[in-house]
Amino acid sequence: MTPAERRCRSVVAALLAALLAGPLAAAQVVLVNGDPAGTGFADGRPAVAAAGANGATTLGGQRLAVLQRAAEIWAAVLDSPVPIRVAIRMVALPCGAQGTTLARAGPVALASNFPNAPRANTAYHIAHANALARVDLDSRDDVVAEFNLAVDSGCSTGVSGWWYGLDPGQPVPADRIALLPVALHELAHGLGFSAQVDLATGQFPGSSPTLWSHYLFDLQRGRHWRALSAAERVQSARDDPWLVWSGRSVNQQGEGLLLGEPVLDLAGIRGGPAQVAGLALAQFGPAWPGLAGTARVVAVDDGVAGAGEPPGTVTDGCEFPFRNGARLAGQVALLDRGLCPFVDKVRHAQQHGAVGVIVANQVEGAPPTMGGAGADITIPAVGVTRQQGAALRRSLLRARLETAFARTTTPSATRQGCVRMYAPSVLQAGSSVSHFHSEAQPALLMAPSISRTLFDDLDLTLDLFRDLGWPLLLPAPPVQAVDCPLQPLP
Ligand SMILES: [Ca+2]
Repeated sequence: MTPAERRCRSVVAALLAALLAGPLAAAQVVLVNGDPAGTGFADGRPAVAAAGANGATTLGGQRLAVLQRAAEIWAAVLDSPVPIRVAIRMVALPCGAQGTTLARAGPVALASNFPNAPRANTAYHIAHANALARVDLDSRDDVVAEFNLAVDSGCSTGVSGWWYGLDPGQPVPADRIALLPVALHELAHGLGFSAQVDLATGQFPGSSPTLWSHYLFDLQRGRHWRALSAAERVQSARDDPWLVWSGRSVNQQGEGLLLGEPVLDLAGIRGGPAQVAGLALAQFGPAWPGLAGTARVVAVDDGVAGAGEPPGTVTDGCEFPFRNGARLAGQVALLDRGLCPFVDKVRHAQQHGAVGVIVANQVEGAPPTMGGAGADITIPAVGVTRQQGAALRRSLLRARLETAFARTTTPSATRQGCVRMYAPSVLQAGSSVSHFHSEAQPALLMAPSISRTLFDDLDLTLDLFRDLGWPLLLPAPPVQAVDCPLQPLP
């Protein structure tokens, strides 16, 4: 053995000793595949080619490998001496024009008044209760999770199937939905991230109020859910924007993470608009705001109109190089939607040295939703309405227009300093109350719908688990002053 090898071995031995001696035990998350041979997680057909870093040879094997990765990510942060058993299967769930349910999950049971229970007469998700009791309180599985099999038959417009890739560095194809973040999301629901309240009646499932009701707070009513009557809970579930989380970890981390509504701050126009709001952020490129400082806005002229079907314009940025590309270095490019993918337009501007892109809709309606994947895109891009685009162009004719991609100071996903929960005025069964708010920016793992920017990060989910008192292997961040004045109920 060479000295280098000996050093390696002694390092490994030391690490093992440290792990064995430590009081903390990484949880074991055991998948229980409930699919019969030939379907879902047991589908023996050949694997999908080119799913990054997923080396399984069958389709079922690839699906299972993604769930296994999600289980490992959770196992690495949870501290439980009791193996967590997760029953998984793939079934046909709603899909199509009426809305698509990608997956659903929950705890198999709740438990209260178990050994070491921090709160009396309070119902905990069974995996959480097992971790606190340090024994298996229920011999059944702990979590059940179902994933939509129909997604792989192209049931949803523009989606050809799940993405079974495991490599965070490989872009998810635009027509695929990554299974890994969906699996992480569903496991969270089953482990502790759900209200467990019947939102039609406001009733708890058993005689004990759930742990969630100690943390969910209605600012308008000034009380936690545990202190509301069942009838009040039914109303409160629709109380947007007043439903918030009262746990300290979520609110402390949320202050550093959540961003305000994106706006373009404008300067240089006498009597013109000072701000353009209601922007749509591109789903590729850097995290918002991405552009520091100000830059001049330059309207793109790509020199080619009339090509393609429908015919393009000299303002669509589809042809490269641009006729006025030399003017774009260090500036923000203004161009129009249409004819070619958003990623191509932004890439062309980036190649000319632009530091940001504004894409104006060419038809009436909301700003364009700029989907697509481009790992090479390093500049931010925002979509504006047709009217906003026209106003910017008029301003450019009159004056030298400067802009900064900025954000307002108060994130829309907070209220009175507290992180908001999802409580739309029309109840969304299965979504309301048990998710962070959909307006959170950046998009969160536990938002009601999955976002393309998510892959393998647990973001605020982990802080919510810390608030709930889930034993975690990660040290808590240093305590700081928080804006949210609330405390959970003891
Ligand atoms: Ca063109």
